[in-house]
Amino acid sequence: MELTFLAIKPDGVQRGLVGKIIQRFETKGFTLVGLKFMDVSKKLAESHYDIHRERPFFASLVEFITSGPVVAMVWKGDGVVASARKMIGATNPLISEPGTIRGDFGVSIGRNIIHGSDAIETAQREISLWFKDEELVDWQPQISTWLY
Ligand code: 3AN
Repeated sequence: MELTFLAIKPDGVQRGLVGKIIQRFETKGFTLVGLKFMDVSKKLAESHYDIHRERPFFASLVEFITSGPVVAMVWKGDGVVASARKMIGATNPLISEPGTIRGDFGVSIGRNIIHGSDAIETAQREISLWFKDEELVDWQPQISTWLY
């Protein structure tokens, strides 16, 4: 089944939003398969944001994501990549819809609380960058017949 990579950024952690954010994906009905609380090395940050290497904000992006601990997660479910992006909201929290994570909790494009993979292929790349195979848990919630 489809997987996506999500990371609660240092601002989300510092502001105590970890529980609220995880709860949104749990209550939506997606399944958690990987979770770790970690500091991000410069090397990992640069690989993760490789696509933005030439952008003027690349250095500040790397500096920010390495500035404090993050919560790295893998979630599973039909259509989870696109749905999680919708739940996260637009990149700029000032224009993200209310009801989305960024729309409800953020005001700054540089500090937009959470990252979510933008496509299935990106998710596969990001999951293998952030997680070892043995850190992913293959399980089925017993109540899944009632959720899907
Ligand atoms: P998203 O996180 O919504 O997929 P991307 O992939 O376009 O957005 O950008 C990656 C990250 O780069 C964003 N989460 C945001 O923190 C940062 N970013 C994007 N555009 C800007 C910008 N114009 N100025 C500063 N930071 C930006």
